[in-house]
Amino acid sequence: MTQRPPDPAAAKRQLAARARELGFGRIGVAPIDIPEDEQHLLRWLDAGMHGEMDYMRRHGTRRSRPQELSPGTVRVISVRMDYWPVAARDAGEVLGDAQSGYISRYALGRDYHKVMRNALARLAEELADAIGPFGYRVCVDSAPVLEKAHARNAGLGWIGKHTNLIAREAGSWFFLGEILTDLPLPVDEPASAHCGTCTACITACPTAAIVAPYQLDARRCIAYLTIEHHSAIPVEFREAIGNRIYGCDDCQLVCPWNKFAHAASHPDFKVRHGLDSGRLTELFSWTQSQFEERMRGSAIYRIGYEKWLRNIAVALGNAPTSEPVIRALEQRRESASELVREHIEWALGRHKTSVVDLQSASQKDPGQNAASTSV
Ligand code: B12
Ligand code: SF4
Ligand code: SF4
Repeated sequence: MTQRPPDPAAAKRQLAARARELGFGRIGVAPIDIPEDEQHLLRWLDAGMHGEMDYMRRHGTRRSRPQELSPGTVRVISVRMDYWPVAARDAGEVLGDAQSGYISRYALGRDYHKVMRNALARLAEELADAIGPFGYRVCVDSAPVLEKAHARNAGLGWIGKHTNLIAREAGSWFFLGEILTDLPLPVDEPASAHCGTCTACITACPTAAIVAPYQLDARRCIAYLTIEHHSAIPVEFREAIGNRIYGCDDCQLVCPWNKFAHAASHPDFKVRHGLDSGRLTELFSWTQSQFEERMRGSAIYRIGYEKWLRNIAVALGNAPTSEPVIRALEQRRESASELVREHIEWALGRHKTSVVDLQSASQKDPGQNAASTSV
């Protein structure tokens, strides 16, 4: 039988103190009910906005009812961990350099799932050592849980119009994790919302994926298209993807609350393998074993080599026309899978158009473009 703590408030204080030492920026406790969020989730699924993320539909309301996922759950302990890689090459600079690949800030270091899971498991185990055994389940995007809704109710922040959780004192560059528990800990006040009349994220989104405030059509989102979408990237979005080869941060980069963001303190979130400034032609030349060796331990490993090449082929199609870009694409053409080859053909087609444009322009005015035509 589960032994109850003599003083839930004391158990919560102990959790909060230890959470800070383990690298969490903040911790809060929420009750389990989120009926409004469940309605939003069901509407979103009915509209098909989850795209190819079949697991979202499969889990259905299990995602909004933690007690069904882990019987006996009465509280959700939510935590956040900051990941902003302060030493990385400036995001705006990389986005403005079409020869480099932009990798989302959250994926420049090691995979956060393992880092956070280990720290959360330790937090729960230590509490059990102190107060006796209790029922719990640790989650970091590893189980069907509406993480942002619980975090908001635990006082960690509000869901912004771009649909990420934002904290007044920490912006939005953080991951979320939870401990679902049967401990009746005292709950926190939900956080209030502070987007006000701002719409910067909606305007900045390159693919108009934020179809209304608080509503994201994942099928249009570059994070989805480059990470979760397994088949061909729809042609209508390829140009707008620009040089984003894994994930997208634009809606968070423009958010005014991110001036309060904290730098990552965990050493695992430091940039690895120069991923903050990789040249597209160089990244595209990696062999499968180089990809696997370099990306092991990174969230990028999960998309696999084929999607990695698919994404870079799109970015190469958006890069300025040059001999090295065309050569990189042509060199892969024959050996590529059907999926990747189709993206390579699309990319080469774009460069052919620009070569023709440049040639016809220079025929009209031979002096013009002389310096920029390198093909
Ligand atoms: C599926 C998923 C995605 C999908 C869909 C995103 C989404 N908004 O749902 C895709 C692949 C696009 C994605 C992208 C990203 N993701 Co993601 N993702 C998830 C995942 C696994 C589930 C999210 C979910 O449940 N969606 C369901 C829909 C219905 O929820 P929602 O769109 O957020 O809608 C909520 C509200 O907006 C509101 N709502 C919905 N409709 C309406 C309508 C009205 C009128 C109103 C008022 C409210 C409202 O209710 C909903 C429920 O609370 C979570 C982990 C988890 N288990 O929670 C991580 C998670 C949300 N992702 C995360 C991250 C970091 C990202 C990226 C930043 C990664 C990147 N840089 O590329 C981007 C951000 C894109 C964006 N603008 O959201 C973090 C977010 C951390 C934070 N600070 O919030 C999470 C929590 C993972 C983690 N453990 O840290 N992600
Ligand atoms: S992650 Fe990029 S594509 Fe997705 S909503 Fe934000 S800005 Fe738009
Ligand atoms: S950019 Fe503006 S509207 Fe969008 S989430 Fe941030 S504060 Fe809210």
